[in-house]
Amino acid sequence: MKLSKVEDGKSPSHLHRTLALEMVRVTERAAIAAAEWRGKGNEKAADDAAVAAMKDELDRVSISGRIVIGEGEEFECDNLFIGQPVGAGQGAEVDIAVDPLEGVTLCAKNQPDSIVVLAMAERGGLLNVARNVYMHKIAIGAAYAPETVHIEWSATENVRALAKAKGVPISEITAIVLDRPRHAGLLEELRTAGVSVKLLSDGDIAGVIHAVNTEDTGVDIYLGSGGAPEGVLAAAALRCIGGHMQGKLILDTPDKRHRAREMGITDPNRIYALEELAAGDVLFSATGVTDGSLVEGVKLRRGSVETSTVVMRSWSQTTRWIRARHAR
Ligand code: VTB
Ligand code: MG
Ligand code: MG
Repeated sequence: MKLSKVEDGKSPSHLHRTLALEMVRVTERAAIAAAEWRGKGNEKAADDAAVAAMKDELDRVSISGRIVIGEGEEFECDNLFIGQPVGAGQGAEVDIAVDPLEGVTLCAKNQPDSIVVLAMAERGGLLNVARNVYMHKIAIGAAYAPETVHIEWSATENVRALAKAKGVPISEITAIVLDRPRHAGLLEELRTAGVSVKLLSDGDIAGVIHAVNTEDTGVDIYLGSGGAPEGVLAAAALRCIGGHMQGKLILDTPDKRHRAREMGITDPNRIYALEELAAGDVLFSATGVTDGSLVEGVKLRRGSVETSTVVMRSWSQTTRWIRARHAR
């Protein structure tokens, strides 16, 4: 069998492939740190532990990195704030988006699906969004034409079009949606259409990924709104594994619109295609904190700690699942 893409050293600009393994180290470290706080009911302590470990490990990597999606603004957090330089320097100039503990509540309650997430791109590759901004998102698998669904259509129109493209009745379509009061109308519409809905309590990065991995998950479409940072991180993953996604920022206050303008967003109503959320060569790494549907959680063993990570690279379209045993 021939591989479609093999590193030849001659192809145009892309992130160096060794960075993929470096990012695995970063998300592993943060996951191990957060795992100590599983089930302790202390979201802040869990988040802080993940942030500190992630920053520390990032600073060991030979990159000139810059956080473009982080924990918040410089004045509101000590580490991994938007604009913070990271890395040991003397390396590629890269942009980094992080969610050091996606699903903090899940971690604090020791429930499934809390993960550490990081994406990296060449300078300017990731849409810059503030931590407090939400995004309307829609995602479907690569088996469909991208124009099968549209973020501006109603949920009914989208699931109808999807069912037609798939050649099944609407009752055989499964949508994944964050379980939030703001989605009451959407849920009602999906129920009326007869769609099976998988409700997520948290964690819509994994939710979007599940929507494109239909064969493994049985999920056909992601619908609804969630964090904008999580939207860009999910887009980075989709650039590596395939699938279609559109995003639209919810800039519903003058403050958010102002901050977005500062970050280069001139049209607040723009609909972003996948390649506009995450452009060029991107890497994505996620390590499980609690056991989950994407990766397993951190396992504490006598004398060692085991981590499970999924790491992806868009240039080569490679996905690796890395189980690592660390001494402790
Ligand atoms: C999502 C999800 C997160 O927040 O983006 C969601 O991925 C956004 O909605 O895990 P809410 O602010 O209403 O929760 C989380 O659930 C928590 O950060
Ligand atoms: Mg977070
Ligand atoms: Mg999050």
